Amino acid sequence: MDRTFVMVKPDGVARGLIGEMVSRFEKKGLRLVAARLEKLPEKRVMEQYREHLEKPFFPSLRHYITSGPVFLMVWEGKSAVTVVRALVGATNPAEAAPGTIRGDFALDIGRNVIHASDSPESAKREIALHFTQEDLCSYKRVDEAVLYE
Ligand code: D4T
Repeated sequence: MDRTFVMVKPDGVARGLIGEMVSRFEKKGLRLVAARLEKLPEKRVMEQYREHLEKPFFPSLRHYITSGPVFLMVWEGKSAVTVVRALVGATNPAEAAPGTIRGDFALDIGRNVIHASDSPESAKREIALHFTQEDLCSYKRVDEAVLYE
């Protein structure tokens, strides 16, 4: 089982899209193992987006990410990182395929409603950044016996 980190961004929260996004991951068969609604402290924003600190879009990204609460989640399942990235769609919503979250609910790269880890290494780092080991719940979905071969 793989784990991935997912964050509904402030625009997604403010637009009432948390339930829609959670529902898509649940229906896919993934298991929610941690979740929290909070306004991200500046320090964690810098850590989350450390590879973008020098990019020209970083100041507006930082302002947007701290403009309201985000919904942080950890999802578990077979190939969770790849599966969630596919459900989320391309970074630029204008290029995201219909049927993906960004393809269905966003227009602007600076308001792309959701973040998901792009590799198992990023997932590990981002989960540890936002959650403690005790936050991660261990349980089984009742349909797992038919979801997996
Ligand atoms: P996140 O990290 O938000 O899931 O986005 P991606 O993983 O899909 O894309 P990314 O790391 O390249 O970009 C991080 C974040 O910055 C915003 N952004 C990005 C922006 O506002 N303008 C830009 O030109 C780019 C490239 C959107 C996502």
